[in-house]
Amino acid sequence: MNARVVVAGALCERGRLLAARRSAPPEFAGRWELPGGKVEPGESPEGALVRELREELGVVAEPVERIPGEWPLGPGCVLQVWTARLISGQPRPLEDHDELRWLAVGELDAVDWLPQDRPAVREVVRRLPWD
Ligand code: 9L3
Ligand code: MG
Repeated sequence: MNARVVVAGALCERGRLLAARRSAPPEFAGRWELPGGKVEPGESPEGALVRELREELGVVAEPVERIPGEWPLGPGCVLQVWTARLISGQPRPLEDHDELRWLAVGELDAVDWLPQDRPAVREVVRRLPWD
C-alpha cells in the first residue's frame, strides 16, 4: 500500500521563508509548519499543493522544485515538500493557521516547528538562494 502523501510549500521571497503557525487540531496548535495538506484521491501532488496554498493562504502559487526526500508523519503518511513561487496575492492565515511569518535564515530556529518539518526545512535551507 502506498503511503498517504501530505504536500507542503516552501515559499521564499527576498531571502525569507514563509512559516505558518497552526491553529488546529489542538495537538498541533501553536506549532509552526510549511503550509500544505493532504493530496486528495485523483489529485497530483503539485495540484494539491496549489489548492492547499490557495485555500490556506489565499494566494496563487506555483510549485517549482521537489525537495529530495520525504519525512514520515505517522502511520501510512509522509510529508513531501516543494519550493514554490508566489504568482499573485499576499499570504494571509485563512484556514488552519493563526499567524504567518517570513523568517530569515538566521531566524529559522526561533519558531517551534512541527517535528517532521524540521528536517524538511533544513533541506530547504540547503537549496534556496538566501541573498
Ligand atoms: N503536516 C505536517 N507538516 C506540514 C503539513 C502541511 C502537514 N508541513 C501534518 C499535520 C497533519 C497532516 O500532516 O497531521 C495533514 O495536514 P493538514 O491537512 O491538516 O494540513
Ligand atoms: Mg494544512
